[in-house]
Amino acid sequence: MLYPQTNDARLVFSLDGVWDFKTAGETDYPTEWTSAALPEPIPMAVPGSYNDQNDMTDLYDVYGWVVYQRTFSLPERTIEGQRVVLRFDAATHAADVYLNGEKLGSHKGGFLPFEFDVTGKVKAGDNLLAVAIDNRINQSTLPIGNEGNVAFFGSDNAGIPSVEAGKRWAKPQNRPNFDFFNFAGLNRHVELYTTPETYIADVAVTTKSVTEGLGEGETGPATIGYEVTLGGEFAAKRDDHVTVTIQDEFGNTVATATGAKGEITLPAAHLWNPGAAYLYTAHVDLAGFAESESDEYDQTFGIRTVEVKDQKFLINGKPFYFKGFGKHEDSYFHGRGTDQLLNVKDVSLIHWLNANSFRTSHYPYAENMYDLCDREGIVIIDETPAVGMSWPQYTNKPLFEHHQQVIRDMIARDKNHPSVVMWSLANEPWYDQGGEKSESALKYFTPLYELAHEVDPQNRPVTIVCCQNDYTKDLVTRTMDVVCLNRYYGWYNLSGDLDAACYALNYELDWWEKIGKPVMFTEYGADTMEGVHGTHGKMWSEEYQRDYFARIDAEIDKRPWFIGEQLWNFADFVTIQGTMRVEGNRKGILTRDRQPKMAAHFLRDRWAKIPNFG
Ligand code: GCB
Repeated sequence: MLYPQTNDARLVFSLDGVWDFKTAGETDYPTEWTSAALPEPIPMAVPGSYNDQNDMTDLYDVYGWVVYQRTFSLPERTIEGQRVVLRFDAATHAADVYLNGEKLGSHKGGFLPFEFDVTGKVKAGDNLLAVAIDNRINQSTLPIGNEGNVAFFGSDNAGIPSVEAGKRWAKPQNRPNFDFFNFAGLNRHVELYTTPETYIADVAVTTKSVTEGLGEGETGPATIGYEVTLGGEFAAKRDDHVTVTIQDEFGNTVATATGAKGEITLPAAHLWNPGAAYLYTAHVDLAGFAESESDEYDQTFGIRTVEVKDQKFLINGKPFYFKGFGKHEDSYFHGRGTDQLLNVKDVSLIHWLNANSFRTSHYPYAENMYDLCDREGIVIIDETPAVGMSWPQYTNKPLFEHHQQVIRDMIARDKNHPSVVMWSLANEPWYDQGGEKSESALKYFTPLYELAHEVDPQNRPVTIVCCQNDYTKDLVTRTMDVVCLNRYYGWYNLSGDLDAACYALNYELDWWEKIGKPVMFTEYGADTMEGVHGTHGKMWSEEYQRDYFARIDAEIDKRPWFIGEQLWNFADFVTIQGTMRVEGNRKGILTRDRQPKMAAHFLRDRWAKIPNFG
C-alpha cells in the first residue's frame, strides 16, 4: 500500500484536526452515533491517543468502544472522475468505519494502515465520517491481553479471601500482557486521496548487486530491480505503459526503463549506508490513453544489500555493529500519537548519542519515522505487535492467521525503506517450557519465519526477540537468522549484583557461541530514577545504570560474533499502573522528556569509539 502523495495526477486531503469524540460501551456503541451528530461530544485531536487529552473524564480507564466523528467537504471538481480513497495510517486497536451513515468496513490491528475505496460514496459538499474504535486486547489480538483477573503487575482479586467464587469486584479493564500503556484511538494521520481510475497500486525496489567495499562518497556499478503493480479496470493491459525514471539526490535523471518490471544498472551508484544515507527516487509514470488512466508516483529508495553470513550481519558486504535501543512511540499528552517534532528530536538524540539503530519495539511505528531514518542513515529492526504471547496461543488458529496478516501488511508497507534491515516476528513469546509446549511454538513460528522471507522482495534477515529464558529448552530463537536476546542479569535476575550478573551472562554466551549464529542484545538495562545517586551505585541510582552498562558491555566486547547492543530503553515511558513501576518504566537512558541520565553520557562516549562497521 503506497503512502498517499500529491502530484500532477493525485491529491491528498488531510482529515487531521479536532474531531468530536465520545466514549461508548464496553462491547458496543449506539448505531445512531454513526449516522448523526454525536450528543454532547468532547473535542479530540487527531492524530493522538485519546487517553491524555481530557481531564474531565479518566480516559486512561476506557475499556471498550469510543466513537470519533467529523464532517468534511470537498469541491466537486477535485473528485469528479477520480478514484477516491479513505486511508487510516492506523486505528488502535479495532475500528468500524462509517461514511454518511454507511458502514465501509472494519479493521483489526492497531499499528498498520488500512483504506477504503469511497469512489461514488464521498459526495461533493458535506460528508459525515464516523469511526468507532475498540481498545480491548485479548488472547486473539496482537498485542496480547489477559482475560479474567490476571494483571501484569498485581491482580485485583488475589489474596482477598472474601471474594465470592467467580465474582469480580474490580471494574473491567484491559490487562495487557506487556508493560507499555495501552494508548488507543486515532493515533496516526487520516487522509482522503485521489488517484486516476487506472492507477499505480504498488512499487517495489530491490538491490540486486552493489560494488562492495566502497568508501564514503565513492561510487561504483550497482544493479537494482523494480516491480510496479497497477490497479483499476485497465490495469491488466497497461504494463508496457509504465516508465521508471531513476533520479539521484539532486533530482538528476541517472537511468530510465520501460515496463512494469525490470532491472536497471547504474554505472556510478552511491550506496545507502548507516550514518551515510543516500536516497534515490524512482519516478513511476503510467501513461494512459486518457487522463483517467495516467498516473505517477515517486518512490524513494536506497541502494544497499543486507545479509547474514559467517556469524556477521553484513550491510553492503561489511560487518555492521548495532548501537542503540528499543524505543516506544510515547510522549506527554500525545500518548502514542504521531508527532513529527518528537521524531525529529529523537533522531537528533540518536545522533547525539552516537547510536546508529533502534528496534520499533513493540509494534510497527508511524511511516514518517522510517522516512526520517532513511534520510538520516539510521538502521531499524522492524517489529510486529506480537508482544505478550505464550502457550497455549501457539495452537490458536485465528491468532496465527492474524499474525500472518500483520507480517504481510508490515512488510508490504515498509519493504522499500533502506533503513529497515531486519524483521522481528515477535517480542518475548514465552516458549521455553520444554516438551510439547516448546514444540508447538516452533510449529507456530517456523511458517511465520518462512512467510517473512517469502513476502519481502529484499529478503531481509528475520528474527524473533527472546526473553530471559531457559535457553536450552528454547527451540525457536536458534532457528532465526540472528539471535536477539533480551537479558536482565543484574536487574530482574541477580538483582544488584553485577559480578554475578557478568558471570551468568558469560555462562549463557558460551552456550550461544556453539549455536553458530550472530547474537545481539535487543534489551538489557536497569530502571533508574533521575536524581537518585549513591557512592556505591545501588539499584535505581544513575550510577547503577551507568555501571550496569559498563560492566555488561565489557563482557560482550570480548566476543567477535556479538553483533550489537540495543539496550532498554531509549527513554522512560508510561506503563499500566501497578506495583513494579513508579510513573512508568524507568529504564530509559533519557527521561520521558528527553533529558540524559548519567548512563547516556557514558554510552555516548562508548559509542563514539565503536565504528558502524568493523
Ligand atoms: C521486557 C519487555 C519490555 C519491558 C522490559 C522491562 O523484557 O520486552 O517490553 O518494558 O522487559 O523493563 O521490564
